[in-house]
Amino acid sequence: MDWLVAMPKVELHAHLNGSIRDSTLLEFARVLGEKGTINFSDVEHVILKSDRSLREVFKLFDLIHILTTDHKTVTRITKEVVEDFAAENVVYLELRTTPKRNDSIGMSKHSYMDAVIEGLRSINTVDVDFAPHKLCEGSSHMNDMSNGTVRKKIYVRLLLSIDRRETTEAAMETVKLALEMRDLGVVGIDLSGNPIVGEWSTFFPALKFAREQGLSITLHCGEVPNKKEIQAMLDFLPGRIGHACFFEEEEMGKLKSSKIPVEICLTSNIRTASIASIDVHHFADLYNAKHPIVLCTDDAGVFSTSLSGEYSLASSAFDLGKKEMFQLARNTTELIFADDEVKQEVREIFESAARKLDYN
Ligand code: 6MZ
Repeated sequence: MDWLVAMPKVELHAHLNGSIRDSTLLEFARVLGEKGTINFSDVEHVILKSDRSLREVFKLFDLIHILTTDHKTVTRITKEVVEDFAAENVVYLELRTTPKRNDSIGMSKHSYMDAVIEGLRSINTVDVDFAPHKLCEGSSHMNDMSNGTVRKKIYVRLLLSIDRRETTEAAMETVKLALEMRDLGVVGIDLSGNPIVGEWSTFFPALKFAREQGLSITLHCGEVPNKKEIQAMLDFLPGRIGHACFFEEEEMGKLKSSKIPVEICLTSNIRTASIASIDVHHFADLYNAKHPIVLCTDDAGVFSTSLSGEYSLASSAFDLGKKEMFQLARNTTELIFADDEVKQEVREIFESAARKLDYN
């Protein structure tokens, strides 16, 4: 496990509000409990419960959103989540979040995202490269400091999520916001939310527009059985998909021939019972077929996991050694949505690590 923590890693499927530390959530809940807005002991029980069905997970998100949706809190959780990923040597993070509007506290989707950016700016324990124009500032992963110490560096790019509860207009608003915020490191759009809610046709116009405008797209696909929607999503040819749990043979064949990369979230799939057990997880099939895949946390807070933990689970469940795990992490560089310059820098981080480990 120490070795997997030390290894450079790329995280491409992490939801901001799903990645909050339990201790931070409990702190927020205590404050709202004292104000009488919620009943603290009920909420504490829900936060600390470890096994949840997919339905319960979405109930928990509604609760988390009550606890977190004000600007100051959004800034704080962004800072903490990025710090946590950097602490386990994630060198490139694509963090996704759903821009939220809350008129009662003067929050617009835009001001929500400003609070996220403020969180990235406020990090001082590691160097955070979150906007394209910052590229030239330091090209090496560990920046030398004048006193001889080195500082970690993490690249962070953002994906704006469309929640499946939203209308076409609301989805379009999110896409327009993403376009406006490209200079602040927004590289794409994600479609997520409760998979039994909403219709593909509602989101299609906004996703099509996003892609025409040059944004990358990733879709939560096949989290529940829905053959028609899975087929339509694969036909759309997104840049990546997340999960791919309920794929029948026909869709698996289509996925493999289209070579659409898959974001694999092992713990999330097992905890929500989307996959019966780890030994029947489609990771093995896709890995053996040399299909592009990337291990991800999904919701490190909600599922009490970490990216190193996901690598450790894959290593033991599928009997993969250090060299295979390193290669798996290294290959994910090709799947990131940031521009070629960032991609090249991340490639170099892995090359340098490979030289040290004699894996070239
Ligand atoms: C689908 C998920 C998800 O956006 O408020 N989300 N959507 N499947 C999942 N698998 C379990 N996990 C998280 O982060 C929380 C939101 O991300 C989506 C849901 O829409 C959830 O409300 P943000 O930062």
